[in-house]
Amino acid sequence: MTAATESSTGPGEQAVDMRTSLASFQLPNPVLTASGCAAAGRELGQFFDVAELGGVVTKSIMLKPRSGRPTPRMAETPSGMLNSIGLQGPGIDSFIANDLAWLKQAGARSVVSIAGHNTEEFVNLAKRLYNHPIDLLEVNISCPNVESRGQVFACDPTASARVISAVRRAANPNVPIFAKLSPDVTDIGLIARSVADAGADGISLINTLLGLVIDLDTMRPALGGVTGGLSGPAIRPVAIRCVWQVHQAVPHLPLLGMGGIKTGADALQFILAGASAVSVGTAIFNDPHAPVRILAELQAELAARGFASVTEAVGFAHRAVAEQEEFFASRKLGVGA
Ligand code: RRO
Repeated sequence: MTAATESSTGPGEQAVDMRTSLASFQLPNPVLTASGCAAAGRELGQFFDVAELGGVVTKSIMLKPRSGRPTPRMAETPSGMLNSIGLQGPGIDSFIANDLAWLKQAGARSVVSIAGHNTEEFVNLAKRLYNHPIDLLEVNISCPNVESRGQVFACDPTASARVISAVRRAANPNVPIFAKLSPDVTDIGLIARSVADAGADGISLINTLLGLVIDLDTMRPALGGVTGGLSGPAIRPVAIRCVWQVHQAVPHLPLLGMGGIKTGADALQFILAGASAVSVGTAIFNDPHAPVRILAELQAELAARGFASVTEAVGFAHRAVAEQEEFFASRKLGVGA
């Protein structure tokens, strides 16, 4: 049995149906990698079969090859890390020929993250991918490691909407597009409504938070790029708060939640807050098996609480206590089960 189908239930517990969906993308289970933390999945393939995951989310790709920001590009932080990679990558042509081809032969579901300096670049990327076998397009409008904050489209509702509506028009209509949002805004619900109105089929959240570490030996910023994106367990409560607020703002849109997920219990918090699936990122650097372990743990956490399927748990924390009690009472009586 694969991790996607095996039952990790205890005595007296029901098996849990782990299937979920992100708009028209049907997944066998709700655990994916997070963009930037597993390249295009090939390295993880040394540790486990990447087809066991709900999907592999690839490192944001740009039109041209790009060497990224100056080194050092990573710094440790309490319960997290700061990165300043700066969109290093091979460019879309090499990505399609090598990375996408590898994911396809591996039988993995592929979520391709794209990034551009302007709307036109995003559109060209969507067009280049039009005829290729991808399951979802994640539109990264929130990379913190760019030359100017004006390029963080996700900090402005109008700029976000402009990119998303243009990508929605250019991309293959059979492929859902998700806008990836930044937590570094005053009202994330406002940005979510803006991208929803512009045609996003769903939302990925959150990208990293902008941070800075000073190296006390040099008494200079620790990262070559000065600022960087903060990830890891330190940001998890911020991420869950954002998922909660965006679920309230656009309850009709599916959410892919991420930010500091280290265990199945962490993943369950995101699902209860409103995420239909989750991405595991920074945890992979410490434990490459983290996504498959978290999937098994999540299944056990759901079973222990009496859920028959992961979809029943999506947004469950938003329900009133009486409604939650009624759900489980009817389950015991076999009503609606
Ligand atoms: O490449 C990066 O430096 C980077 C990206 Br594209 C992103 O979206 N988030 C991040 O923390 N780093």
